[in-house]
Amino acid sequence: MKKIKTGFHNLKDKLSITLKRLKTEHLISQYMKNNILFLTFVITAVINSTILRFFCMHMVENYLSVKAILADVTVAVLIGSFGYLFKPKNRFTYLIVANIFLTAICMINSVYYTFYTSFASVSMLSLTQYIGDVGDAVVENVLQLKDIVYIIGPIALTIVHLNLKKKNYYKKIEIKSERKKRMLSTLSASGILALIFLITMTPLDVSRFAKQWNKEYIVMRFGIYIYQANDLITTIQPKINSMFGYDKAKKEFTDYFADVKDEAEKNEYSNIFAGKNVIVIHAESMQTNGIGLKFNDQEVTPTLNRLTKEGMYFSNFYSQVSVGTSSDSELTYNTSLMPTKSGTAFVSYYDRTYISTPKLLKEKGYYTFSMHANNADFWNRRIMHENLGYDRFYSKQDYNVTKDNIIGLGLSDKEFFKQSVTKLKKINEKNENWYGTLIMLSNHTPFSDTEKYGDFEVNMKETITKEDGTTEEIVHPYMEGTKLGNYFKSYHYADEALGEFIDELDEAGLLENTVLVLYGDHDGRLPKADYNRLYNYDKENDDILSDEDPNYIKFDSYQYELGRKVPFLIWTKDMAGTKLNQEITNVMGMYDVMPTLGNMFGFYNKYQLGHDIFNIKENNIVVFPNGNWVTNKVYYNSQKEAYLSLSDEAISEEEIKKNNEYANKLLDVSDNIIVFDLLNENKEAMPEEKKGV
Ligand code: GP9
Ligand code: MN
Repeated sequence: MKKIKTGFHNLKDKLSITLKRLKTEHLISQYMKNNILFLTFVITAVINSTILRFFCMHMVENYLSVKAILADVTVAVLIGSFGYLFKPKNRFTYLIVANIFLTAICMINSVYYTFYTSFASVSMLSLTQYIGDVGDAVVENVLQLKDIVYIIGPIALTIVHLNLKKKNYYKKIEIKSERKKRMLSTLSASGILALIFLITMTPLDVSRFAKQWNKEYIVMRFGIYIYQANDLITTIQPKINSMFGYDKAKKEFTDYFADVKDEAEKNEYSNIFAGKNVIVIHAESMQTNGIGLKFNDQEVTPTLNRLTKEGMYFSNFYSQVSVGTSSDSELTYNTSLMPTKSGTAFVSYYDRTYISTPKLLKEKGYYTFSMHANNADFWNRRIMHENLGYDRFYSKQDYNVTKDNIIGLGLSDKEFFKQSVTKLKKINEKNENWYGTLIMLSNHTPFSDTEKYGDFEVNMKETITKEDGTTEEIVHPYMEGTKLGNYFKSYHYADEALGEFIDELDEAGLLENTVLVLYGDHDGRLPKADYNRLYNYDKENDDILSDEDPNYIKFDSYQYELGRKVPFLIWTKDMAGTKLNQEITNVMGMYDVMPTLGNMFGFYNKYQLGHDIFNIKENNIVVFPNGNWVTNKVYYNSQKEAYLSLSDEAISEEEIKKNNEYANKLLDVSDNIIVFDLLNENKEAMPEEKKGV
């Protein structure tokens, strides 16, 4: 009896499972039947976006990226949901318009990518020259099947619609009152999908999304539709920012510069380099802490060590970057302005007027150029370098980049420099005076291409003498396997590339009338814990010393922040032993470079925010974009409202208050200059309502 009962129960369970499955299957097939047009819309939108990724980013994990597909589905469901507000017979019109719009996004980006190996931006549409370029590109490109394949989307949707119409489908599928309900449930579904997508986002995704410049990454993770929407918002935001407050901004600007002492005064370095050619090295992620550092008696940076000894070395120099990292340091180096408070100047304010070093040297007859073997659209350099006054930007397309000569993000520094020397020779033959910025790339986070950096060990070797008199070498792992350790390997490689470059320049006779200027663009963004290991290594236990150990060196957040210092140096072949061969220890920021070099080369920018270090000397203050600042005496952290004393001198509250006010004013004025385009002389002539950019 019991057996029969259990058997009956099992049968009942199985039956109910089958019934449930059948019910679900029925529901799904019912849903599909009732939503054929909507589903076709979603599927075609996702397929088009996937095809685009397939053509542009050939790796399977890029074009079949689950995250991107999820993002595309979310967007398509969201847009498609509003279709339910329309009567079934009109729904097709809505969906086909939306579909054509999404298809156009894919097509434009497909064409654009072929030409610029990057994705399109709405902001560029305001540049007439760009429109011309793309117009030509479209015409030349029109025969490429890969750019028109996307029309399968609208075609498929139309075919499905005509078929459904023929079958009288629209009359059958729903009654009026259901429309709103269906729209809301589809909208909720897109909300749930969006939530799942948000949960899967990593901090790197968030940061890259906010910065917007690494377009390939955004398209790979967020799909083309979200990329384009984000791009639209970043384009509009600066316009909104600059719509209100022009008069106040202009007044603050005028008052600020009325108070600032005209610094075009002479000192012993005035015009010392007038008429010399210039090579500026933008040294990716080079930090001061590598200079002089050794592992097992091997120098991390032999080239920099030599240059700092022979040249003029500014050993307390700080980069002043915000989220725009490399591009921010280029901005501040070239214009003596600070990065913007929101967005980045290079991406959001590329159309403002800037007074820059290349522009001022051009007025002196220099040919100006920049070289960077990466995609020209990275950080919007294609546009911004022209705006900053470079006559020519040599980018990836001007270099021979093969899969064998790549390190990290792109062409290896050694190969970049080698190929650049050939270009420099030609430039030198054609031009009396020239000024060029060379942007390095290999020493870039995450420093993981270790097998390509060459042999440089960051372990700790120790030779011990045993009781019997024989010796043995013990190897402690020390920094091997840490991110900081890998950074030093990468730094060593970049330094070696720099050394080879200088030798090649010398061989080509290009150093005779040339000043070499080098700045580290920002720190390597390395973990604090790794620095603790570097400075407090306990080799006996392969661990970190306890803070009670007499050899323990304190490395807290202050040391970390101050340790983000980068090298700045000026070097010529014949400088060693002259009055220029010296170390400058006064604190100096990236914004002080333009005024300092200006004095040496004989140009002057009235609207510079920094100072000639040889005028301001020990009274200098370096302001950071987050409101922190540092002087020779004190480092102030504005978030913590706390400071670290750097000298024996007492620090008064008054002094802190005064410097805080100065820092805030400077940041406001700098931001206003960029946002309200205050250096644009034509602005004054504009009617009041048009002054907002
Ligand atoms: C990109 C390179 C790196 O071309 O300059 O930029 P970053 O990530 O350092 O800002
Ligand atoms: Mn950088």
